Amino acid sequence: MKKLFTVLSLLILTNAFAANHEVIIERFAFTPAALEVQVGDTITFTNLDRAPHNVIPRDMSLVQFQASPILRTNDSFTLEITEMDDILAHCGVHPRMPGIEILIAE
Ligand SMILES: [Cu+2]
Repeated sequence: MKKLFTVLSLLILTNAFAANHEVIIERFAFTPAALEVQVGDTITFTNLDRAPHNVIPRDMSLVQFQASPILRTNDSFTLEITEMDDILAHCGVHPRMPGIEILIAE
């Protein structure tokens, strides 16, 4: 029981420090192009272009996160960071667009 309480406390503490990071997709680029986050943080991607974009893992075989739906103008997608591995993500609609590097802080 004490152990369960400790785990719950840790979860609450983790959430208390969780941050949300904003990423803009504009002019066929992610801004910022790299950011450092912690497990438990969320990242909200917002598409400001008239063109549709999405956010997918660069290496789909890693299955680091569920691909976003297609984001139309002003659509947003929020990704929760649940794993310790750094993530390279990009737009699946325009694979030549520069991607975004998501570094997980220890
Ligand atoms: Cu795109």
